[in-house]
Amino acid sequence: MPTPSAPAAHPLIRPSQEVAEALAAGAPVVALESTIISHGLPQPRNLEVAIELEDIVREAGAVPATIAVLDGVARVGLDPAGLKRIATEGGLRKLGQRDLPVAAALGASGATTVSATSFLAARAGIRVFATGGLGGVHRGWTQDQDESADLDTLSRTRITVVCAGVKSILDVPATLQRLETRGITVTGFRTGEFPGFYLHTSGAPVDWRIETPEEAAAIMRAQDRLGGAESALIVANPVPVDRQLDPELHDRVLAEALAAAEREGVTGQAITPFLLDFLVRGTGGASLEANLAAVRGNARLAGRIAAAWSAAA
Ligand code: PSU
Ligand code: MN
Repeated sequence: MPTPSAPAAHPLIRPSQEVAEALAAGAPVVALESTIISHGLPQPRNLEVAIELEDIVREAGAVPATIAVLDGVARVGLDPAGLKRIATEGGLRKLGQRDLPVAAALGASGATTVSATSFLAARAGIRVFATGGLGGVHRGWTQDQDESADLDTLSRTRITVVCAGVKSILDVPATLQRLETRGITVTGFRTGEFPGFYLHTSGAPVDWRIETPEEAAAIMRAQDRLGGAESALIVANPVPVDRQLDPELHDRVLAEALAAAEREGVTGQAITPFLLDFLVRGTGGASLEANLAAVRGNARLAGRIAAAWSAAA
């Protein structure tokens, strides 16, 4: 159920006034992450997108809460100046959940990934979160053991994440396997196939298909009634076929991107931004358009799920 009263003032997690009031009233709120803005999209388009995503959430009937850490304080709901900092500040860090205590203690600023955003949203009392594509198991895992912290956080955080599946730069079947093992509930929104981020489908089946935001809200209610481990619900929402990246172009440029990352020795936190950026340039901007179409659709659906969740309370 939505939080009945505003969370007590917290020295390290600060909701904006609008977000605090919405949460106190049980009104719909949607969390948005900031790493996609700072590290996932090129300037200057990224600032336009940050603003546009907030507008889409509002049109869908919910209050947007873009989350980032500014000068050591986790801000839940940014003002225009905060959004601008995330989009334009040079050298901004990419913060996963494990980085939050350090950023807080040292007064650092950074954009939050799915793991840090989920953690902070749940702490603030927000239940629904929209992003592009989740992190997951990277190709070459057997050598590097690079698995995004997104999966670990989602296995122990009660949040609903609307996404276009997991990023196609990853080992998608291995990531789906990890989602199953970690007990993270996965549904396809009006699809029986797991989406492929830039692509409408990854080709992998998804066990549960849902048709409406109300069904998502009913699953969330059942999660709470069943109790037990506080795991997430993933609502996988594919980019429309007519907005997806051409699959042949995708496969060709992704192969080039992976080879370039290998050649240049890119690893760790840098690999995801490197590959996304390579794809934007290697597809002449077409991957950016597909990514944006996916994120817009996710923001809209998240707003509708948050509204259904509040209405059912
Ligand atoms: N979705 C996008 N673009 C992005 C991301 C998601 O459309 O850039 C970001 C999210 O913040 C996600 C991160 O948590 O990529 C994954 O990074 P890593 O693989 O280093 O865990
Ligand atoms: Mn990683």
